[in-house]
Amino acid sequence: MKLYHYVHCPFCVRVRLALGLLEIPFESKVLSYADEETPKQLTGVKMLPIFDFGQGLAINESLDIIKRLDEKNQLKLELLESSLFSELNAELEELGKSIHNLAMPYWVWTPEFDEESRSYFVAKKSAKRGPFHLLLKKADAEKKELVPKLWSLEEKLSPWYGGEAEMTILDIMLAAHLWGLYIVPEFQFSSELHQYLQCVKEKCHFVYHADFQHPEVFLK
Ligand SMILES: N[C@@H](CCC(=O)N[C@@H](CS)C(=O)NCC(=O)O)C(=O)O
Repeated sequence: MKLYHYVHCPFCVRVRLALGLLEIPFESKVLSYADEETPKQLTGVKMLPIFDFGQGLAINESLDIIKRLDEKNQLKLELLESSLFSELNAELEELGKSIHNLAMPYWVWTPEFDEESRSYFVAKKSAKRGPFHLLLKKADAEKKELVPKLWSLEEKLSPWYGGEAEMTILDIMLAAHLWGLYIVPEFQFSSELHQYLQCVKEKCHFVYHADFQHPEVFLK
């Protein structure tokens, strides 16, 4: 079983968190953002994550992948049909914009990118969001907008999203998006949110840059 992913991608992080929580062993393949051919060959579209279950079954869409992986429903998947899910999805769409605007200029300097994939990413994203130097210039304003949204989000964590007693699929979705902010040097999580994320990390045995931890790979 093999996961094709981008390290920075929150939808890919969802699947990595779920795999970790469920303790499912898998082969990890970080694709270059400039590689259009591999995802298209596997599923017909350039979109990750893709999970290859073997025997010719490779699928995309993070939540569809997780639904197949979580055979014992440890993540309370029925919540995906609830109003909590719709609420969270709307919140993530809002938060996602700010998180991406803040994090993208830094993501491109992490080890998953080389020159080719960095140029590809910057060209694609700046066509939609404007040049990265302007994103950096607007970072303070972006943070001002984001922080109150994070406060109201925090109120919903008691202890898990929506008042759930155990970690659920909704926490996987939320934590995967928030994680991107750790890369932004001028941003600091409240201690509550930091602890929440660290708790998810621990339960999911999650190491963000696991694929690059060996120095011989890092220094390549
Ligand atoms: N709905 C999809 C969204 C996945 C998605 O948007 N992936 C982005 C990376 S964050 C992607 O592969 N983009 C390819 C591109 O823009 O070239 C899911 O939940 O898996």
